[in-house]
Amino acid sequence: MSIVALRTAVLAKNDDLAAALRADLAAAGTVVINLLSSPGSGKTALLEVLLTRCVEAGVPVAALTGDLATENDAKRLARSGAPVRQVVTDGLCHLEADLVRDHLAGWLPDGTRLLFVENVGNLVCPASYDLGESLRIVLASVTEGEDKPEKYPTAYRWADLVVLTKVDLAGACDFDEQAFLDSVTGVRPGVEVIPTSARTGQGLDALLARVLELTAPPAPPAPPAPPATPATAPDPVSWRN
Ligand SMILES: Nc1nc2c(ncn2[C@@H]2O[C@H](COP(=O)(O)OP(=O)(O)OP(=O)(O)O)[C@@H](O)[C@H]2O)c(=O)[nH]1
Ligand SMILES: [Mg+2]
Repeated sequence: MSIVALRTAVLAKNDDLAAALRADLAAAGTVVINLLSSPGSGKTALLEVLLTRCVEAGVPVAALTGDLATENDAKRLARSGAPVRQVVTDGLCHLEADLVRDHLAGWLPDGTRLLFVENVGNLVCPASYDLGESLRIVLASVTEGEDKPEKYPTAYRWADLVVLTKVDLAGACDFDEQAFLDSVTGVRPGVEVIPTSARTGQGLDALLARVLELTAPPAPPAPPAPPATPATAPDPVSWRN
């Protein structure tokens, strides 16, 4: 089998597993949000705030976080009070659907509404792997420069939402936000971009509100309309009396 055929088969198998996982989780009322970015863009810092706010608001939330090594991110995220589990990939540069499924088995608390998955920091490999998510968020920090969407189009092409992070540092980096927005639009026209800072709190309320909106369970079907009652003509005798 050629390398291309092997890669296609691996991705197809992952897609099948991801679709099954998404269906199982949906049946249990859980929605997965996959966070992708280059190393150090601020995924964990952002998630620390989002998990804390969800816990405070009573939204049942949990998180899986992937890294090649260490449990550092899980320790940071666990301070929110949400259930958190580290996935140590032992050198694998991305998460795959079977890794997510295996780490959820017997661990994910019943009734979890939102499951955040922090992917391994990498803008290349994670982009090709569906993890059973319903929402894919791509993060970019102002310190990375404006042109990353064009340079890593696969990651941005499938983004449901783009989060610009560390905007408190924009001035120090001479970051040109319009150039970044143009770069995003060139790859993923129409996708929403939310500027944030985990340091100052800017944009975090807006981001959480949008995430909750985009992952809201579908409204129950409207009850059937009652049968139309035939219009009754007034009794010619009674109304006269
Ligand atoms: N000034 C500033 N620093 C930030 C912000 N968000 C994160 N940082 C810092 O950026 C560094 C990396 O942040 P992390 O949250 O660890 O980034 P990450 O994307 O989770 O990194 P990996 O998991 O290793 O890929 C840390 O030193 C954070 O304190 C922010 O909004 N503003
Ligand atoms: Mg992290």
